[in-house]
Amino acid sequence: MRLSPILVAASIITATLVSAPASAKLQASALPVITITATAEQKFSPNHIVLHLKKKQTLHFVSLGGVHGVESKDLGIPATMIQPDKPVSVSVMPTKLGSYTLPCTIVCGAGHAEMALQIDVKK
Ligand SMILES: [Cu+2]
Repeated sequence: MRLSPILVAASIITATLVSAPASAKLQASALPVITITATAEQKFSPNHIVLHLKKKQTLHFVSLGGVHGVESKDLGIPATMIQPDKPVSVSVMPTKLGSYTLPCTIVCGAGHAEMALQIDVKK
């Protein structure tokens, strides 16, 4: 996946503002943080990301409206609530190649049934 330098910089700045010391340490050697926004229209933006096998990566979730959630047992992402004004970061290190669909886990509105984040794990 190609990220614009501006997006990457914004992601890093956002993550730095909320990061705990442990995640700050992680970032030093990790890939750029990927920020995923849950919109007020019940969509993840972006709704499709790529992670790399056995590479630790931080996903930073933000809600612009409503309460949403993600979880993936396959990817080791714990049940995570995404609330307005409470950005949350999750560290993930995929161990299996594949394509994973993470439906929103919290009933959030009219678009909830279609709200999903797709994560492709590549080499
Ligand atoms: Cu939902």
